[in-house]
Amino acid sequence: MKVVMKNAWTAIGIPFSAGQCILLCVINNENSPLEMMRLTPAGRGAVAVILLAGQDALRVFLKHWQGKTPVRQRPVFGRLQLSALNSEDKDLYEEAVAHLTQENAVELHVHGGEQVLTAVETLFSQYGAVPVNRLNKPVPPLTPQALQRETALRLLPFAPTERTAQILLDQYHGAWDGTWNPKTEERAFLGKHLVEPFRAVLAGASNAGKSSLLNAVLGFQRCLVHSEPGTTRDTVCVHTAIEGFPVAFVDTAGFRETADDLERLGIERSRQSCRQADLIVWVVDPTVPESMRPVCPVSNPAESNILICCNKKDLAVDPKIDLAVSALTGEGIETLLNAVIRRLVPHPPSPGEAVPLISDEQCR
Ligand SMILES: Nc1nc2c(ncn2[C@@H]2O[C@H](COP(=O)(O)OP(=O)(O)OP(=O)(O)O)[C@@H](O)[C@H]2O)c(=O)[nH]1
Ligand SMILES: [Mg+2]
Repeated sequence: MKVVMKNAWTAIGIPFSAGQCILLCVINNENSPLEMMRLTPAGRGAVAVILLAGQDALRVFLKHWQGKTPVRQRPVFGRLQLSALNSEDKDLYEEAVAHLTQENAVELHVHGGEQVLTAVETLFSQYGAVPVNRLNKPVPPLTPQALQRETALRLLPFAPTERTAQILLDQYHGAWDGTWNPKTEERAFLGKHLVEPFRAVLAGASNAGKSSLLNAVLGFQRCLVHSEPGTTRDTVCVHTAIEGFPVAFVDTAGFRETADDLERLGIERSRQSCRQADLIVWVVDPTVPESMRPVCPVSNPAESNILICCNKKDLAVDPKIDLAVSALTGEGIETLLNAVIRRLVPHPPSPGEAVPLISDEQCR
Protein backbone atom coordinates (compact mmCIF):
# COMPACT_ATOMS: atom_id res chain seq x y z
CA MET A 1 0.00 0.00 0.00
CA LYS A 2 1.35 3.41 -0.89
CA VAL A 3 -0.23 6.48 0.60
CA VAL A 4 0.62 9.99 -0.46
CA MET A 5 0.03 12.66 2.14
CA LYS A 6 -0.70 16.29 1.49
CA ASN A 7 1.69 19.17 2.17
CA ALA A 8 5.04 18.05 3.39
CA TRP A 9 4.14 14.44 4.07
CA THR A 10 5.12 11.41 2.14
CA ALA A 11 4.19 8.12 3.69
CA ILE A 12 4.47 4.44 3.11
CA GLY A 13 2.25 1.98 4.98
CA ILE A 14 3.85 -1.11 6.37
CA PRO A 15 1.90 -4.07 7.86
CA PHE A 16 2.34 -3.67 11.57
CA SER A 17 0.25 -6.19 13.44
CA ALA A 18 -3.04 -7.98 12.83
CA GLY A 19 -5.13 -5.61 10.78
CA GLN A 20 -3.09 -2.57 11.66
CA CYS A 21 -0.81 -0.36 9.72
CA ILE A 22 1.63 2.24 10.85
CA LEU A 23 2.81 5.04 8.62
CA LEU A 24 6.44 6.01 8.39
CA CYS A 25 6.60 9.67 7.58
CA VAL A 26 9.33 11.70 6.03
CA ILE A 27 9.29 15.41 6.46
CA ASN A 28 10.78 16.96 3.39
CA ASN A 29 10.21 20.60 4.07
CA GLU A 30 12.27 22.42 6.70
CA ASN A 31 9.71 25.19 7.14
CA SER A 32 6.82 22.84 7.46
CA PRO A 33 3.98 23.98 9.73
CA LEU A 34 3.17 22.16 12.95
CA GLU A 35 0.91 19.21 12.19
CA MET A 36 -0.26 16.17 14.10
CA MET A 37 -1.46 12.89 12.75
CA ARG A 38 -2.95 9.76 14.28
CA LEU A 39 -0.89 6.89 12.97
CA THR A 40 -2.95 4.07 14.42
CA PRO A 41 -6.28 3.24 12.80
CA ALA A 42 -9.66 4.26 14.18
CA GLY A 43 -11.24 1.80 16.60
CA ARG A 44 -10.45 0.37 20.00
CA GLY A 45 -6.86 -0.32 20.95
CA ALA A 46 -4.61 -0.35 24.00
CA VAL A 47 -2.04 1.98 22.51
CA ALA A 48 -2.32 4.81 20.04
CA VAL A 49 0.43 6.59 18.15
CA ILE A 50 0.39 10.30 17.37
CA LEU A 51 2.99 11.99 15.23
CA LEU A 52 3.79 15.63 15.90
CA ALA A 53 5.71 17.06 13.01
CA GLY A 54 6.90 20.35 11.67
CA GLN A 55 9.62 22.88 12.25
CA ASP A 56 8.64 23.47 15.91
CA ALA A 57 7.67 19.92 16.79
CA LEU A 58 10.56 19.04 19.10
CA ARG A 59 10.56 22.41 20.86
CA VAL A 60 6.81 22.28 21.55
CA PHE A 61 7.01 18.68 22.63
CA LEU A 62 9.86 19.27 25.10
CA LYS A 63 7.91 22.07 26.82
CA HIS A 64 5.57 19.38 28.18
CA TRP A 65 7.88 16.38 28.39
CA GLN A 66 9.36 15.00 31.59
CA GLY A 67 11.89 12.33 30.76
CA LYS A 68 14.99 11.88 28.66
CA THR A 69 15.10 13.98 25.53
CA PRO A 70 14.26 11.74 22.61
CA VAL A 71 17.10 11.22 20.18
CA ARG A 72 16.93 9.74 16.71
CA GLN A 73 16.18 6.03 16.54
CA ARG A 74 16.02 5.55 20.31
CA PRO A 75 12.58 5.61 21.97
CA VAL A 76 12.49 7.04 25.51
CA PHE A 77 9.97 6.69 28.29
CA GLY A 78 8.55 9.68 30.17
CA ARG A 79 5.51 11.77 31.08
CA LEU A 80 3.67 14.26 28.96
CA GLN A 81 2.05 17.06 30.90
CA LEU A 82 -1.40 17.48 29.41
CA SER A 83 -2.59 20.58 31.29
CA ALA A 84 -3.81 23.47 29.24
CA LEU A 85 -1.32 26.34 28.83
CA ASN A 86 -3.01 28.71 31.30
CA SER A 87 -4.47 26.07 33.54
CA GLU A 88 -3.85 26.06 37.30
CA ASP A 89 -3.99 22.30 37.29
CA LYS A 90 -0.53 21.07 36.40
CA ASP A 91 -1.06 17.50 37.59
CA LEU A 92 -2.54 15.98 34.48
CA TYR A 93 0.00 13.59 32.94
CA GLU A 94 0.09 10.78 30.44
CA GLU A 95 2.86 8.20 30.60
CA ALA A 96 4.22 7.71 27.13
CA VAL A 97 7.03 6.55 24.91
CA ALA A 98 8.50 9.19 22.64
CA HIS A 99 10.52 8.57 19.53
CA LEU A 100 12.24 11.14 17.35
CA THR A 101 11.76 9.58 13.94
CA GLN A 102 13.01 12.55 11.92
CA GLU A 103 14.69 15.83 12.79
CA ASN A 104 11.31 17.52 13.22
CA ALA A 105 8.99 14.63 13.93
CA VAL A 106 8.17 13.15 17.33
CA GLU A 107 6.21 9.95 17.43
CA LEU A 108 4.29 9.62 20.68
CA HIS A 109 2.93 6.28 21.92
CA VAL A 110 0.13 6.88 24.43
CA HIS A 111 -2.87 4.97 25.80
CA GLY A 112 -5.42 4.26 23.10
CA GLY A 113 -8.56 5.77 24.71
CA GLU A 114 -10.28 8.54 22.80
CA GLN A 115 -10.06 10.90 25.79
CA VAL A 116 -6.28 10.58 25.99
CA LEU A 117 -5.92 11.15 22.25
CA THR A 118 -8.17 14.18 22.39
CA ALA A 119 -6.25 15.59 25.38
CA VAL A 120 -2.92 15.22 23.56
CA GLU A 121 -4.33 16.81 20.41
CA THR A 122 -5.89 19.63 22.41
CA LEU A 123 -2.52 20.29 24.02
CA PHE A 124 -0.64 20.51 20.73
CA SER A 125 -3.40 22.47 19.04
CA GLN A 126 -2.71 25.27 21.56
CA TYR A 127 0.61 25.67 19.75
CA GLY A 128 -1.14 25.81 16.41
CA ALA A 129 -0.73 22.15 15.44
CA VAL A 130 -3.22 21.22 12.77
CA PRO A 131 -4.69 17.70 12.63
CA VAL A 132 -3.88 15.90 9.40
CA ASN A 133 -5.79 12.86 8.22
CA ARG A 134 -4.03 9.54 8.07
CA LEU A 135 -5.23 9.24 4.54
CA ASN A 136 -5.27 12.18 2.26
CA LYS A 137 -8.76 13.57 1.76
CA PRO A 138 -9.51 12.40 -1.77
CA VAL A 139 -10.00 15.06 -4.35
CA PRO A 140 -13.59 15.02 -5.60
CA PRO A 141 -15.06 13.71 -7.74
CA LEU A 142 -14.10 10.23 -6.59
CA THR A 143 -14.53 7.30 -8.90
CA PRO A 144 -16.97 4.71 -7.53
CA GLN A 145 -14.07 2.29 -7.18
CA ALA A 146 -12.01 4.77 -5.16
CA LEU A 147 -14.99 5.50 -2.94
CA GLN A 148 -15.46 1.78 -2.40
CA ARG A 149 -11.83 1.36 -1.40
CA GLU A 150 -11.92 4.32 0.94
CA THR A 151 -15.12 3.12 2.63
CA ALA A 152 -13.69 -0.38 3.02
CA LEU A 153 -10.59 0.94 4.73
CA ARG A 154 -12.63 3.13 7.07
CA LEU A 155 -14.93 0.26 8.07
CA LEU A 156 -12.22 -2.38 8.46
CA PRO A 157 -11.33 -1.66 12.13
CA PHE A 158 -15.00 -2.13 13.05
CA ALA A 159 -15.50 -5.49 11.34
CA PRO A 160 -17.03 -7.78 13.96
CA THR A 161 -15.92 -11.11 12.44
CA GLU A 162 -12.99 -12.48 10.47
CA ARG A 163 -15.25 -13.10 7.48
CA THR A 164 -16.55 -9.53 7.32
CA ALA A 165 -12.98 -8.23 7.75
CA GLN A 166 -11.89 -10.41 4.81
CA ILE A 167 -14.75 -9.12 2.65
CA LEU A 168 -13.83 -5.52 3.49
CA LEU A 169 -10.19 -6.24 2.74
CA ASP A 170 -11.20 -7.70 -0.64
CA GLN A 171 -13.10 -4.49 -1.40
CA TYR A 172 -10.10 -2.43 -0.36
CA HIS A 173 -7.98 -4.45 -2.75
CA GLY A 174 -10.30 -3.52 -5.59
CA ALA A 175 -12.82 -6.37 -5.78
CA TRP A 176 -15.34 -4.10 -7.44
CA ASP A 177 -14.59 -2.98 -10.98
CA GLY A 178 -17.42 -0.43 -10.87
CA THR A 179 -19.92 -2.36 -12.96
CA TRP A 180 -23.30 -3.35 -11.59
CA ASN A 181 -24.94 -6.65 -12.33
CA PRO A 182 -27.96 -8.28 -10.64
CA LYS A 183 -25.69 -10.06 -8.17
CA THR A 184 -23.92 -6.84 -7.19
CA GLU A 185 -27.29 -5.23 -6.62
CA GLU A 186 -28.34 -8.08 -4.35
CA ARG A 187 -25.12 -7.90 -2.38
CA ALA A 188 -25.63 -4.21 -1.61
CA PHE A 189 -27.84 -5.40 1.27
CA LEU A 190 -24.93 -7.40 2.66
CA GLY A 191 -22.68 -4.36 2.16
CA LYS A 192 -24.81 -2.49 4.68
CA HIS A 193 -24.33 -5.25 7.25
CA LEU A 194 -20.63 -5.92 7.31
CA VAL A 195 -20.34 -3.85 10.47
CA GLU A 196 -23.91 -3.33 11.69
CA PRO A 197 -25.55 -6.72 12.24
CA PHE A 198 -28.67 -7.95 10.47
CA ARG A 199 -31.70 -7.90 12.77
CA ALA A 200 -33.60 -11.17 13.04
CA VAL A 201 -36.69 -10.77 15.23
CA LEU A 202 -38.27 -13.76 16.96
CA ALA A 203 -41.98 -13.00 17.10
CA GLY A 204 -45.24 -14.89 17.40
CA ALA A 205 -48.00 -15.81 19.79
CA SER A 206 -47.16 -15.90 23.47
CA ASN A 207 -45.85 -19.19 24.78
CA ALA A 208 -44.82 -20.43 21.32
CA GLY A 209 -41.26 -20.80 22.61
CA LYS A 210 -39.53 -17.67 21.24
CA SER A 211 -37.33 -17.14 24.30
CA SER A 212 -36.50 -20.85 24.45
CA LEU A 213 -35.51 -20.71 20.79
CA LEU A 214 -33.18 -17.77 21.33
CA ASN A 215 -31.54 -19.63 24.22
CA ALA A 216 -31.14 -22.71 22.01
CA VAL A 217 -29.61 -20.63 19.21
CA LEU A 218 -27.14 -19.01 21.59
CA GLY A 219 -26.31 -22.15 23.51
CA PHE A 220 -26.88 -20.56 26.91
CA GLN A 221 -29.83 -19.38 28.99
CA ARG A 222 -30.02 -15.69 28.10
CA CYS A 223 -33.80 -15.21 28.34
CA LEU A 224 -36.38 -16.06 30.96
CA VAL A 225 -38.58 -18.99 29.97
CA HIS A 226 -41.81 -19.97 31.69
CA SER A 227 -44.90 -22.05 31.04
CA GLU A 228 -46.99 -18.97 31.87
CA PRO A 229 -47.87 -16.99 28.70
CA GLY A 230 -46.77 -13.36 28.73
CA THR A 231 -43.35 -13.98 30.29
CA THR A 232 -41.29 -11.73 28.01
CA ARG A 233 -42.10 -8.02 28.21
CA ASP A 234 -39.07 -6.07 27.11
CA THR A 235 -37.26 -6.89 23.90
CA VAL A 236 -33.94 -8.68 24.37
CA CYS A 237 -31.31 -8.19 21.68
CA VAL A 238 -28.29 -10.48 21.50
CA HIS A 239 -25.49 -10.26 18.95
CA THR A 240 -24.05 -13.37 17.40
CA ALA A 241 -22.76 -14.52 14.01
CA ILE A 242 -23.92 -17.13 11.51
CA GLU A 243 -21.35 -18.31 8.96
CA GLY A 244 -19.29 -15.28 9.99
CA PHE A 245 -22.06 -12.78 9.20
CA PRO A 246 -23.17 -10.63 12.16
CA VAL A 247 -26.75 -11.18 13.25
CA ALA A 248 -28.60 -9.57 16.17
CA PHE A 249 -31.43 -11.81 17.35
CA VAL A 250 -34.27 -10.01 19.10
CA ASP A 251 -36.63 -11.83 21.47
CA THR A 252 -40.02 -10.15 21.83
CA ALA A 253 -43.19 -10.25 23.91
CA GLY A 254 -45.73 -12.70 22.45
CA PHE A 255 -48.81 -11.33 20.69
CA ARG A 256 -52.15 -11.93 22.39
CA GLU A 257 -55.19 -10.06 23.65
CA THR A 258 -54.49 -8.91 27.17
CA ALA A 259 -55.85 -6.47 29.72
CA ASP A 260 -52.45 -6.16 31.40
CA ASP A 261 -51.05 -2.66 30.69
CA LEU A 262 -47.42 -3.72 31.06
CA GLU A 263 -47.84 -6.62 28.70
CA ARG A 264 -49.56 -4.36 26.17
CA LEU A 265 -46.55 -2.03 26.27
CA GLY A 266 -44.34 -5.05 25.61
CA ILE A 267 -46.51 -6.08 22.65
CA GLU A 268 -46.22 -2.56 21.20
CA ARG A 269 -42.44 -2.96 21.37
CA SER A 270 -42.73 -6.29 19.56
CA ARG A 271 -44.64 -4.50 16.81
CA GLN A 272 -41.90 -1.89 16.55
CA SER A 273 -39.20 -4.54 16.42
CA CYS A 274 -41.03 -6.33 13.61
CA ARG A 275 -41.16 -3.09 11.64
CA GLN A 276 -37.40 -2.66 11.99
CA ALA A 277 -36.54 -6.29 11.27
CA ASP A 278 -34.46 -7.47 8.37
CA LEU A 279 -36.09 -10.84 8.96
CA ILE A 280 -39.02 -11.87 11.16
CA VAL A 281 -38.83 -15.43 12.43
CA TRP A 282 -42.50 -16.10 13.15
CA VAL A 283 -42.62 -18.85 15.78
CA VAL A 284 -45.62 -21.17 15.82
CA ASP A 285 -46.68 -23.72 18.43
CA PRO A 286 -48.16 -26.80 16.67
CA THR A 287 -49.99 -27.84 19.82
CA VAL A 288 -51.95 -24.58 19.74
CA PRO A 289 -53.30 -24.10 16.20
CA GLU A 290 -54.39 -20.55 17.02
CA SER A 291 -50.72 -19.64 17.45
CA MET A 292 -50.66 -19.13 13.66
CA ARG A 293 -52.82 -16.18 14.57
CA PRO A 294 -52.54 -13.34 15.35
CA VAL A 295 -51.15 -12.84 11.91
CA CYS A 296 -47.94 -10.90 11.64
CA PRO A 297 -48.47 -7.38 12.96
CA VAL A 298 -46.52 -5.63 10.23
CA SER A 299 -48.78 -4.14 7.58
CA ASN A 300 -48.12 -5.58 4.13
CA PRO A 301 -44.93 -7.38 5.05
CA ALA A 302 -42.90 -8.53 2.10
CA GLU A 303 -43.10 -12.30 2.17
CA SER A 304 -39.36 -12.65 1.90
CA ASN A 305 -39.17 -10.84 5.22
CA ILE A 306 -40.88 -13.61 7.17
CA LEU A 307 -39.68 -17.07 7.97
CA ILE A 308 -42.26 -19.32 9.61
CA CYS A 309 -40.78 -21.70 12.12
CA CYS A 310 -42.75 -24.42 13.87
CA ASN A 311 -41.35 -25.03 17.36
CA LYS A 312 -41.99 -27.91 19.81
CA LYS A 313 -41.29 -30.53 17.17
CA ASP A 314 -40.85 -33.02 20.02
CA LEU A 315 -44.57 -32.65 20.78
CA ALA A 316 -46.14 -32.26 17.33
CA VAL A 317 -45.51 -31.02 13.80
CA ASP A 318 -47.59 -28.96 11.44
CA PRO A 319 -47.48 -30.52 7.95
CA LYS A 320 -48.10 -27.10 6.37
CA ILE A 321 -44.81 -25.70 7.72
CA ASP A 322 -41.50 -26.91 6.28
CA LEU A 323 -39.25 -25.64 9.03
CA ALA A 324 -39.73 -27.60 12.27
CA VAL A 325 -37.50 -27.32 15.32
CA SER A 326 -37.46 -28.13 19.00
CA ALA A 327 -35.95 -25.58 21.32
CA LEU A 328 -36.17 -28.22 24.02
CA THR A 329 -34.14 -30.98 22.31
CA GLY A 330 -32.16 -28.75 19.93
CA GLU A 331 -33.41 -30.67 16.91
CA GLY A 332 -33.57 -28.53 13.77
CA ILE A 333 -31.69 -25.53 15.23
CA GLU A 334 -28.90 -25.89 12.64
CA THR A 335 -31.52 -25.96 9.88
CA LEU A 336 -33.14 -22.84 11.34
CA LEU A 337 -29.79 -21.00 11.37
CA ASN A 338 -29.14 -22.03 7.77
CA ALA A 339 -32.58 -20.81 6.74
CA VAL A 340 -32.07 -17.49 8.53
CA ILE A 341 -28.70 -16.78 6.95
CA ARG A 342 -29.83 -17.86 3.44
CA ARG A 343 -32.68 -15.34 3.67
CA LEU A 344 -30.32 -12.60 4.84
CA VAL A 345 -27.40 -13.51 2.60
CA PRO A 346 -28.84 -15.48 -0.31
CA HIS A 347 -25.59 -15.37 -2.30
CA PRO A 348 -22.58 -15.17 0.00
CA PRO A 349 -19.60 -13.76 -1.86
CA SER A 350 -16.68 -16.02 -2.68
CA PRO A 351 -13.23 -14.70 -1.69
CA GLY A 352 -12.34 -11.69 -3.82
CA GLU A 353 -15.89 -11.02 -5.04
CA ALA A 354 -17.45 -7.56 -5.03
CA VAL A 355 -19.77 -6.35 -2.29
CA PRO A 356 -20.87 -2.72 -2.73
CA LEU A 357 -20.42 -0.63 0.41
CA ILE A 358 -22.87 2.15 0.79
CA SER A 359 -23.39 4.00 3.98
CA ASP A 360 -21.33 6.23 6.20
CA GLU A 361 -23.37 5.49 9.29
CA GLN A 362 -21.89 1.98 9.48
CA CYS A 363 -18.88 3.62 11.03
CA ARG A 364 -19.57 3.80 14.76
N1 LIG B 1 -41.89 -29.54 24.70
C1 LIG B 1 -41.36 -28.35 24.38
N2 LIG B 1 -41.61 -27.28 25.15
C2 LIG B 1 -41.08 -26.09 24.79
C3 LIG B 1 -40.29 -25.93 23.64
N3 LIG B 1 -39.94 -24.65 23.54
C4 LIG B 1 -40.47 -24.01 24.59
N4 LIG B 1 -41.18 -24.88 25.36
C5 LIG B 1 -41.91 -24.57 26.57
O1 LIG B 1 -42.94 -23.64 26.25
C6 LIG B 1 -43.13 -22.73 27.33
C7 LIG B 1 -43.00 -21.29 26.85
O2 LIG B 1 -41.68 -21.09 26.45
P1 LIG B 1 -41.10 -19.63 26.24
O3 LIG B 1 -39.79 -19.79 25.58
O4 LIG B 1 -41.13 -18.86 27.51
O5 LIG B 1 -42.16 -19.04 25.23
P2 LIG B 1 -42.30 -17.55 24.67
O6 LIG B 1 -42.80 -17.64 23.30
O7 LIG B 1 -41.03 -16.82 24.87
O8 LIG B 1 -43.42 -16.98 25.62
P3 LIG B 1 -43.78 -15.43 25.93
O9 LIG B 1 -42.53 -14.75 26.35
O10 LIG B 1 -44.75 -15.56 27.05
O11 LIG B 1 -44.39 -14.88 24.71
C8 LIG B 1 -42.12 -23.11 28.39
O12 LIG B 1 -42.74 -23.94 29.34
C9 LIG B 1 -41.06 -23.87 27.61
O13 LIG B 1 -40.36 -24.81 28.41
C10 LIG B 1 -40.05 -27.10 22.83
O14 LIG B 1 -39.37 -27.08 21.80
N5 LIG B 1 -40.62 -28.27 23.25
MG1 LIG C 1 -40.58 -15.12 25.93
